[in-house]
Amino acid sequence: KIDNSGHEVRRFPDSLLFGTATASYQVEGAWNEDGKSENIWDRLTHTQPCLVKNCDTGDIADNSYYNYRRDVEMMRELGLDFYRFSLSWSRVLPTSFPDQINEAGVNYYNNLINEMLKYNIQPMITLYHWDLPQKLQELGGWANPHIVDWFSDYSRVMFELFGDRVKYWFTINEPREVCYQGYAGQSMAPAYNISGMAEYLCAKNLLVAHAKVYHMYNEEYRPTQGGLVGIVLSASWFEPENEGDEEAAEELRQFEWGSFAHPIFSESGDFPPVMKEKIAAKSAAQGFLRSRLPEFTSEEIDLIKGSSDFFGLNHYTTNLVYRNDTVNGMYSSVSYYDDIEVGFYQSTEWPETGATWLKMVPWGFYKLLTKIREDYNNPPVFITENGCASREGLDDDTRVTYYKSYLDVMLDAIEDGSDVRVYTAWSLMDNFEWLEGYYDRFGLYEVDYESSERTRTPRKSAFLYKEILRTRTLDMHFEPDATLPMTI
Ligand code: PNW
Repeated sequence: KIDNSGHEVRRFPDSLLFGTATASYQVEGAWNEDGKSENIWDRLTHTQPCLVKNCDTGDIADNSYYNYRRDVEMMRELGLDFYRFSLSWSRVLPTSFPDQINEAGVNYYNNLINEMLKYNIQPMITLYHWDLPQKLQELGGWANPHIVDWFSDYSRVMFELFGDRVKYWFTINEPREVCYQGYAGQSMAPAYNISGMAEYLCAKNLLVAHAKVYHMYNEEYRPTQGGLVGIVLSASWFEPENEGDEEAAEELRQFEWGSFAHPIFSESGDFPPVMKEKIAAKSAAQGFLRSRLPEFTSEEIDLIKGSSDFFGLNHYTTNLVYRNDTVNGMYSSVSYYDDIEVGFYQSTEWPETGATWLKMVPWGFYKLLTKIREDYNNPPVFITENGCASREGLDDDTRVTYYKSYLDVMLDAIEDGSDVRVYTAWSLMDNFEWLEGYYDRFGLYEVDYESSERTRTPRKSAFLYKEILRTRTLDMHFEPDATLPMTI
């Protein structure tokens, strides 16, 4: 399609929904107010403060617990169809269990939801975005199979409290980060370092917990509430470094996201065959009497298979992969990366953004969407996060280029037949970026952490996103202007 000025302008499908996302610990603050109890990120930032850049904490963050009206105002400025946010388990259930419901916490979420609905902005809720109640962590967290019941009970209360108005539910955000970073390394709470073991226990329990909640909603709540429920997986694209590295790249894909996608979206279910084979063989050679990857029962395989109404996808970047069977020595001999036997890195030729791990590689997004369509029988795809960091203040040209180029290839994939229904920009505003603290900035709106109001100001990318949502088209030549007044 050519517009008046002769530019190519591409139209998005009419039914595609656009929104932005945040997560409770990253924006809410009020960490110990109104009856909220401690979660694992409170514990990590308070007891190992300088694990986080500048020893930052989420104690106040964007103070969204008090600023929710301004947050909804920004959603209206952008013209969002929906807003994806997460619930803080320890804010609504301070004992972790349903014996006590914290009314103040429930009020906060009711206020936010009702304020959004007033302006026809759909709430999309993530039940778990990484802030486990500390008490449950002390009982082993996701490594304890009883978490299946704990998570089901918590989810049931949330469906009861908010399900009359909320029609989109995500069970768990990014199992890969929860398990492989939280239980097999130091980069996410609880920062256990029990690699080759704890992350696989976590993966199994998390998948069963997710599936139980899916079926609970499907059987008990969907008939009256009529919403959708699914999981959110993170997936980078993994490209072979050289022609001979396709097998290594595919193995890394199967470990990194296949481990959660295959059990749910493949026809056969269960962990990916290559993952089972590699870990079993390694375990035997290392002298274990059984595979370090726990097995599912056949009932569990059936329970998990098909347990998502859509493929929730968080995508940011791409890596090059090569075979490396000498990882022994680099990592302790029993470890996740030793099990996979690959190395990966980002090309120095790819454009940088404001985060060291995040280079701009739009063709990787296209290849990923293509593979999901081909491997899992073209499921409905909800892009639940996409975006980049920048260090450019309000003139975030890097982010403007990133969104344009990633949306452009998303349209290519849609034209090829990918069933993309939802697109979500990460993030509405700058927020607590986990171990990077407030250093890495992902927001369409800049947040001033020096001001007690945590003043939010639209960047160029906010004006771009607003224009895309207003016109439902992508014009690669549109140049947003951050000096204009932002209006609703
Ligand atoms: C997401 N990767 O994690 C999280 O869901 C957000 O909370 C976070 O703020 C955001 O990314 C930005 O970092 C990621 O594999 C998970 O490249 C995986 C990847 C990147 C980010």
